[in-house]
Amino acid sequence: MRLTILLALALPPLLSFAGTPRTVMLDVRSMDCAVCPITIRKALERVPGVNEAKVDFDRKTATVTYDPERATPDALIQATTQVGYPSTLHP
Ligand SMILES: [Cu+2]
Repeated sequence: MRLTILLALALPPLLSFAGTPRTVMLDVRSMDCAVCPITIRKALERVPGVNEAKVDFDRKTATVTYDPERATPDALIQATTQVGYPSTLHP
């Protein structure tokens, strides 16, 4: 019994190879009506590696959580730009 516990502790944890999720905020200045955030959110969620996208219409920002091994901030910016909303990294 004790040996089993020691072995369990000594084994390296079985981590998945997905990267630790990262979050970035984008400024999306050109959204101007209530439908814009929906379009932007859908575009961001289509990017492979994106876990979650939240768009704040009042602040004109998008907060995106993504797997840094599958997505990049550039890919996120491209995705919003392609649907008509150029974005920049929030400073
Ligand atoms: Cu709109």
